[in-house]
Amino acid sequence: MADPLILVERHEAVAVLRLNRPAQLNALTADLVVQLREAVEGLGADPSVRALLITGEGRGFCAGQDLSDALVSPETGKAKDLGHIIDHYHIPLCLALRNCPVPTVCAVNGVAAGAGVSLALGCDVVLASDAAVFVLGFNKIGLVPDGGATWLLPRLLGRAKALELALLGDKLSATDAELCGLISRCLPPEQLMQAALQAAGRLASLPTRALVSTRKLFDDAMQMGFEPALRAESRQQSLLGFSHDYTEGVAAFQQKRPPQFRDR
Ligand code: T3D
Repeated sequence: MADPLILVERHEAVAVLRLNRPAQLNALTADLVVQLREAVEGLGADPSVRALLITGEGRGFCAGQDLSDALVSPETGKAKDLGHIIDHYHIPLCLALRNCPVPTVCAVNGVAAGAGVSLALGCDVVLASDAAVFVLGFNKIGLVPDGGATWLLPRLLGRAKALELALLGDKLSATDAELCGLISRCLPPEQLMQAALQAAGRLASLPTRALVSTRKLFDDAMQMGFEPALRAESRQQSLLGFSHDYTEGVAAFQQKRPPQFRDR
C-alpha cells in the first residue's frame, strides 16, 4: 500500500499534519493538496481540535508544486491551463487555511520553495529551523508567485524586499526571514518541533473564537481606512462580549484561577 501523503498525529487539542513525500521534499501533487485541504477542513471542524500544526517529513518542508506531476508538467505534451489547476486545487487549500476555525502554526523544518513558501506563510504563527531556507523560484520557471504570495509578501516585507525576493529568486535563510519579519521565529533544528508544539498548545488553551476573529480583523483591516477598522473591531467586540469565553476569562482573572475556554 502507498504511504499516506499526510501523516496526522494528535497531541491533546493540537493536531499535527505532516506532509509526507520526503524524497521529493514534500512537493505538492494534486492528491497531496486535496488531502491536505480535507485534513485542514476536517480537523478544523472537529470540536476536540483547538490548534493545527503543519510541518514536513524529512529534510525539506515543501518544494512547492511537484513539477513532475502529469497535471502540470509540460513534458507530457498536453497544453495545461495552470490557472484552472490553481483554481481547482491550490486556492481551496489557501482559503481553508486562511479561514480555518482554529489557529494554525507552521514548523518549517527545511527548504520551502514556490507554493511551499505560500503554504508556510498562510499559517498564523510561522516558526522555522535555522537550517531552513525560503526560495520563491517561480521566476526560474516563467511563472508569477501564487498561493497568496503576491498578497502576503509585500505586506510582510514591504514592496522593495518582496520584489527583490520574487524577481531575483534568491534563497533567504530562516535567520534573515526572521530579521525581515517574514516569519515569527527561527530556532535550532532540534528545538523546532518542541517550540512549535508549545506554541500550538498555548494557542489551543486560549479563546479560539477571539483568536480567529483577530486574524480576520487583521486581514480585513489591510484594505480599510482607520475608522472602518475601528468600527469592525467594535462590531466583533459586541459579539465576543456575549460569549462564554469572555465571561469565563473575566471570572478567572477575578478569582485568580486558570480560565477554561470552550467557544469555537
Ligand atoms: O504548476 C502550477 O500548478 C502552478 C503552480 C506553481 C506553484 C509552484 O510552487 S511553482 C515552484 C515549484 N517549485 C520549484 O520550482 C522548486 C524546485 N526545486 C528546487 O529548486 C530545489 O529542489 C530546492 C531549492 C527546493 C531544494 O534543492 P536541494 O538541492 O536541497 O534538493 P534537490 O536535490 O534539488 O531535490 C531533492 C529531490 O526533490 C530531487 O529528486 P531526486 O533527483 O533526488 O530524485 C528533486 O527532483 C526533487 N524535487 C525538488 N523540488 C521538486 C522536486 N520534484 C518535483 N517537484 C519539485 N518542485
